[in-house]
Amino acid sequence: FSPIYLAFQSLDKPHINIWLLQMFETQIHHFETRKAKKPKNSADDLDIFVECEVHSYRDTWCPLVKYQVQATPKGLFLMPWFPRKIQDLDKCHHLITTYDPSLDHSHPVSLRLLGYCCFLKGRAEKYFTEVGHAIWLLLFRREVYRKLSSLYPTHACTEYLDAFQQLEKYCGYQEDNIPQFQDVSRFLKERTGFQLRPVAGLLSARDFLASLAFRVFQCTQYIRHFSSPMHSPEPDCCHELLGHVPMLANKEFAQFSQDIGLASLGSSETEIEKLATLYWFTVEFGLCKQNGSIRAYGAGLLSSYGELMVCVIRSVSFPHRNYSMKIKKPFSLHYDPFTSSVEILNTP
Ligand code: HBI
Ligand code: NLE
Ligand code: FE
Repeated sequence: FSPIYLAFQSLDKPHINIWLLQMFETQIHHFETRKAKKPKNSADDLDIFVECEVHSYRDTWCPLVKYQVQATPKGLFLMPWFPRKIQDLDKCHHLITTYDPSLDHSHPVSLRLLGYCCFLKGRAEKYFTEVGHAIWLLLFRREVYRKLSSLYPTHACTEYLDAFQQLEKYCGYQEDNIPQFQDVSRFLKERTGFQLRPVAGLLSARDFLASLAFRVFQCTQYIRHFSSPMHSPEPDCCHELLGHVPMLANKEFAQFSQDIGLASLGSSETEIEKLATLYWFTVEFGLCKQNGSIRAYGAGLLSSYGELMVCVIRSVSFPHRNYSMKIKKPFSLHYDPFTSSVEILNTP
């Protein structure tokens, strides 16, 4: 068993409680208290540092997740680290390698080198050449945008259609144009407070969902391979722009997305998996019934001509917002929209 390093945390009453030891059959190797550098509440706030060996855990133990100690009136509680403010999302960058597109020989790799890094603000080089632009335009315009937008009137839900119309009007969603992420992000911010953020590939479900808690949507920057415009197994910018963005411009849907995100913060691996499944069958592949016909609201359907054409033969109902509320955690959260941060409300 490898030692788990617990994070520093300021605590009012520095005692290790039996609860912690019961939850983990722990062997403590090192226990140290230090006077906190910046006392928060009182002059004698302490930082606690514990190094211990973990032998068992009630929930699935995930070695990639950092855990932290949280003080509650019942004692110390160990929970997965999660971002408290929007700036903390810089630390939510675990790319998953279970699906590596370069190893999937059944499918051509997306065009990463023709990436469209228009809003990385100096964090990546801009290698968008004229050739790159031409390929993008051809692909986006002819193969993706034109085909999909012909299906939307009959296959997309009304919320999508409303937003799509607005995007055409204000955001450069046109056949001969590549919408700019920065413009789209500004548009969303005005409508629902959502903003876009660039990401290099598939994130872990925990990190991806965490960003939704702050109304941040992580967007890939590359485009699908031109030999397979009708379907991509991984998210690409066509999927983000045509699948997710229009739905995120809807207030109710934006709230639903944020609710899933907030529910994921500090949740166990098992709960994260359930939330990711909920997300998958609603936000990604959801269908609903409107005026007697089945319409798509899932981004994975709305960005794939191949899927959208055939998906209406299946039917599911609109998402359960209440599910997120049922997750049991020993604390609750309050989201402050003015500062984009979450506050932990302790247990009774
Ligand atoms: N990462 N970049 C990125 N984009 C996604 O759409 C995405 C992800 N990670 C996980 C994920 N989607 C979902 O399938 C759920 O696991 C949340
Ligand atoms: N299959 C979708 C598409 O082709 O756009 C992408 C799904 C990403 C989860
Ligand atoms: Fe997606």
